[in-house]
Amino acid sequence: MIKLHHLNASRSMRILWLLEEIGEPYELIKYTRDEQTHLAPASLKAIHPLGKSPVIELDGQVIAESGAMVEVLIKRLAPHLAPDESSAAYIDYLTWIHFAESSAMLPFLLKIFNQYETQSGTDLKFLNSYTETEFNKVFTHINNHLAGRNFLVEERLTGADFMLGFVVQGALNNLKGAQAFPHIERYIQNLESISSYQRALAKEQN
Ligand SMILES: N[C@@H](CCC(=O)N[C@@H](CS)C(=O)NCC(=O)O)C(=O)O
Repeated sequence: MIKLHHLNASRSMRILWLLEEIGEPYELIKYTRDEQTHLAPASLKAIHPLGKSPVIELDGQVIAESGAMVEVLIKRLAPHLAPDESSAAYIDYLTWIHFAESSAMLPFLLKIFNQYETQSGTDLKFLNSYTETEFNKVFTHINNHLAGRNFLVEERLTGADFMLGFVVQGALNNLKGAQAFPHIERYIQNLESISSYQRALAKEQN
């Protein structure tokens, strides 16, 4: 059976939601962040040397990196959650999957960390204007893509939504000013209304 090593308030939500959508049996093993450092407990290092989450065990193999998990789980268990591999949409699908953890994640995290620092009185000079420029560039791109769309690719739920949904939802919930992206806001509301997402949220919270 698939095992998901799940850290609260983390990218592991992508995989918890995907497993709920797939509907195959899986075991959920929960870990809680340290309140002070916000890091994962050391016990996660026994599963994978980085000690980060998500991690899954699939057919005896340990997999880290949420993007790899999304791709392999969909390929093996839920091919309907990806476009046909010979289509142009498949390239868009892969692009958004990788965009989520690279182009979108960096400005999101920088903005979160900058927000913590400025709240505690640090005067950020270069970093603040760099972050604002990058964040607005990337999130405007996402917002423009989502105008008139409910999903990233083929106007249906695909692996790309599990990957990017986590980033844009984190930004809207945690960052000042991120609400200036109305199409992203509507997109998130739509994702949050999906029953598999709601089941995953209930499991994360219990
Ligand atoms: N690129 C990895 C990132 C994994 C990652 O950084 N996970 C964070 C949670 S979102 C984590 O485990 N942080 C706790 C720690 O590093 O101790 C992925 O997409 O799975």
